[in-house]
Amino acid sequence: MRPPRRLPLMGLLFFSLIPSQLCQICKVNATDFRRLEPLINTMLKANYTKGIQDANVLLTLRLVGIKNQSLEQQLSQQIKEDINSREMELTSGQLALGILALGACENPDEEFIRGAHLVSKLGDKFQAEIQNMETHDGNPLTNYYQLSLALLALCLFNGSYSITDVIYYFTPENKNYYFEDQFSVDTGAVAILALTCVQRNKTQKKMEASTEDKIKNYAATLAHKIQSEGKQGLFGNIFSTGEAMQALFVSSDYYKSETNCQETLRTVFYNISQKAFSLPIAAAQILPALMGKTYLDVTNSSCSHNPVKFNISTEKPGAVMPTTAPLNISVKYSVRINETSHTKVTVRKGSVFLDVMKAAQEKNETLFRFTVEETSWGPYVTSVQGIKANTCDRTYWKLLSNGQPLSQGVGSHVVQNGDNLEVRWSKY
Ligand code: CBY
Repeated sequence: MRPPRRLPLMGLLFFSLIPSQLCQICKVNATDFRRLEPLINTMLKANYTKGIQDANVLLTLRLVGIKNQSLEQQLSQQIKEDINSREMELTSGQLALGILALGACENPDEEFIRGAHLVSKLGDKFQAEIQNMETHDGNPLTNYYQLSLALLALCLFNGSYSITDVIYYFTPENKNYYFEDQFSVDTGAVAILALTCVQRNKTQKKMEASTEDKIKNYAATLAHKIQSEGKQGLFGNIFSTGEAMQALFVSSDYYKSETNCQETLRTVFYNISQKAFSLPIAAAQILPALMGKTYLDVTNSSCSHNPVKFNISTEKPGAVMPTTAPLNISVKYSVRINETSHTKVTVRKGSVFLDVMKAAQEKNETLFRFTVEETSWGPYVTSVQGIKANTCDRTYWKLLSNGQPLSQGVGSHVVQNGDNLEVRWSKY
């Protein structure tokens, strides 16, 4: 007698439905990996010279399982040298990212972390942040994005932190989650990852049930705030979406819905095709989520299994020759403190905000002189007219174009003819 044919088919259908219904992670299917190639190319082809500021890239290469031994070695070497020579100056977030990158996915750099006592040094930096808040009106030395990275690394690598401090300082009402009344999705996302790690560590920390509930509630409230900043599948903006996705994977049901997942992926793919992720750090911050990973997986034993195979073109992209002579464009530029100083400058088509600032400075050194500092996201404007941004009183130079705050820094934002550009002395 022939076995009934319908049963196995029904069974197959049933089992093929289950994973998608239970799945809370929203990741790219292998058939769509080619859409991620620009991200990987950006990371593999960049010139790395920034030491610990490139830690995010090493972290992602290891977490996602992109095998490139020479790059991995180069980055790991540069990060270790930077830590050795500048350990005292490193901020809490920089050291945290260094530890996450060096310690990711069981590799020989773990010995360096142990030998240099990096985790206990991070504990000191975390403590210094808290002390600064106590003496400076609740303002940390850096910011809550870095404090969250520090807590995350301390939690994952068995460092010490006080649960009482976590409960007190990480409450979702804390002002440090906000810049100028705007919830910082990047910050909230990393805080959720850190809080989730702390909560999962409950046995080791002998945590009371009421404390665990509080931490769960913090994470849920922050996840809710992230979702309120959602638009067309993005959270905050395109640059915060990767980390927001990681946070939603571990703290909400949002991606149980296949529709939500598809919406995010569609918008992200579109932005990849528009070259939004041309900075290695931008690529590094979005890729883990797209591969279904979170920073909590860094210490999983399965972390480095299943390295992914991508089709990477080995050619460097050839320089695009302009077909016509480069055109000049003209833009307005102003510096606003209490009063506004205006000027009009001419720059080459395709220039970035920084080129405009340089052109204005050449015209009038007194009004338009400025300084920048290199960061992993490119140059950050630290002073204009000699007036310096200061973390302790939450001041900074804000960038605007046509009255709207920019979502990119001075080194990346390309200006257009007729733009009205502004740097404004502001408080966050
Ligand atoms: N990293 C950090 O400490 C930075 C944390 C971060 C939340 C970061 C965004 C998020 C991330 N994913 O890395 C952050 N920015 C912070 C904390 C800040 C504040 C820095 C001061 C401090 N206390 O540490 C501050 C002043 C509020 C700030 N960012 C200002 C700006 C503007 C910089 C202008 C200038 N003076 O040069 C600017 C350009 C916004 C504006 N319109 O003025 C800005 N930030 C932007 C656009 C960004 C995004 C960069 C995106 C890009 N493609 O260039 C950002 C990713 C980031 C870097 N800031 Co802040 C946020 C986003 O748009 N999603 C840890 C360390 C170890 O590396």
